[in-house]
Amino acid sequence: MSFYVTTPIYYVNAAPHLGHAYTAIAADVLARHMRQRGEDVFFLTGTDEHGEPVALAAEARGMTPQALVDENAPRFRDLMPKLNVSNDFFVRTSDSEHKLRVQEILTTVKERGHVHLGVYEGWYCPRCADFKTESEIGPGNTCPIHKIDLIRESEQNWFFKLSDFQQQLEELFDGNPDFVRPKHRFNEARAFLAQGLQDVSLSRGKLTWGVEVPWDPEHVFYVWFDALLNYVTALSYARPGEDLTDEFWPAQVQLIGKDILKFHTIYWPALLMAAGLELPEHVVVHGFLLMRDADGSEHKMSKSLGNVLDPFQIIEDFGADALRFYCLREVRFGQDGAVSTAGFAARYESELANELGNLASRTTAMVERYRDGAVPDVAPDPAIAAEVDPLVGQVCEQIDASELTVALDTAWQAVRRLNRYVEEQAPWALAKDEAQAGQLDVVLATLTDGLRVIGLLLHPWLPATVDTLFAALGVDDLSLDGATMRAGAVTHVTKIAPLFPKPE
Ligand code: ME8
Repeated sequence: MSFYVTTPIYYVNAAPHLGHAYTAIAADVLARHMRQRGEDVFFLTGTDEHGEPVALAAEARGMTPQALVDENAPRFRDLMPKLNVSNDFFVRTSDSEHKLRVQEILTTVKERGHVHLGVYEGWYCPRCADFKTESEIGPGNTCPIHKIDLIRESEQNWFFKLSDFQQQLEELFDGNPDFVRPKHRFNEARAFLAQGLQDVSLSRGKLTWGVEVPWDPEHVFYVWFDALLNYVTALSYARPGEDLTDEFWPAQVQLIGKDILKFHTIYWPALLMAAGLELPEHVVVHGFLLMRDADGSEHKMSKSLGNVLDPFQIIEDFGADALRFYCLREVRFGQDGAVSTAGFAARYESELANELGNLASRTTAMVERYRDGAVPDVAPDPAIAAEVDPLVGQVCEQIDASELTVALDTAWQAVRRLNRYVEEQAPWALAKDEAQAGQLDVVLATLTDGLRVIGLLLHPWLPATVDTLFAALGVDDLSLDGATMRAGAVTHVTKIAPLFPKPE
């Protein structure tokens, strides 16, 4: 079966920060896990390069918008491999193929009768690139997100007849209680819908940085319509000479942060309906990572507020896997939560180094020392297998429910169980007693195969670590079909260097 997962495409008006990395990591966990289940996965991320935020940032730096996006887009693209993120393609909305497909699709929307000309007057936030509805306007006509004055704007625009889709969207929500996850975000979107939909601007007249409206070249498409369509357009040119649209559209999971809920749960399905395209199965909404300062205060991380944590630095000091693990373990996926340098260092040491790293070092060192690296060919301890074997099924169910933190916690139970097993069995004591050689064989076989299963379960969160671990175990099959304990899967181990060394 095919599995298509997407992230939002990021504005290139400034450098990437940990919030962007977070969504990419979460999508990567899903993509890697699904590949382990044998699914045909396509994973898309990219950059949103048109619109006023980019034009304003370019102007502030005295550059053309094209020069700015060409400078910044590679920073987002290059972040992905640094995060061990395995996206299959990186879409840029300035790609000529994207622009052509946007024009085709929106022409279809017009031909199907969902576009009209009108005058728009309203309160506009240039940072959000969004006209605000009454309930979204902060005190004194300010943007509640950016705390800047909104601008009163009036212009002749092409409009998308969003109101045409009121009833169809209500049917979508009422018939698919799982369309938006988690539940409280579903309810928020449903409540927005219940207020009644108004038509929205499809084009902007004043701006020149965008995709030209083919039937009215004085206008460019409002950036959100151009941007949302990336999820479909990219499939038509991601693989040269092939069109993957039929194979992968509709998407199974579209990941977003809570800030862009309205666009993805209301505008997006309406636009797809208007174009005669199928709807995604799930829009999965995560919360915000907040930065906890040394004084204990918490702040939203955002480019415009300037308090960003640099993921590049964390990767340099601790490795990408540690960042991936920390973000998804510390903050329950779907909720808001604070991250901090101190919290990161604590989990790195207590969980990654002392629990997982130590288990791997001790196990491989003992097999080397007591059995010259040869893993005893005996069945693992049935009591441990009975506890570890059910975990893979639980992890799959939790991932299917988009519970990325719960699934990681489940996988981590195996690490904790095996560490307790080492203490219970005290293999160093067994090794001193010839009569216990058989029991030592069982313990070593259990620990080694347990490590293999742990590697399979944890691969989506810790891909590079599991590569190192599997090299030491002499295995390379990542399929989750093998994620239950058995004799003979690992025959020989080599001693492993610390997986999570103390940073300089
Ligand atoms: O909104 N915590 O781009 P953007 C968690 N171009 N995630 C965060 C975050 C934080 N503190 N800050 C940002 C746009 N994100 C549009 C999207 S899609 C067709 C167009 C993540 O650069 C989160 O995924 O502002 C959020 O939705 C996204 O970055 C916003 O990125």
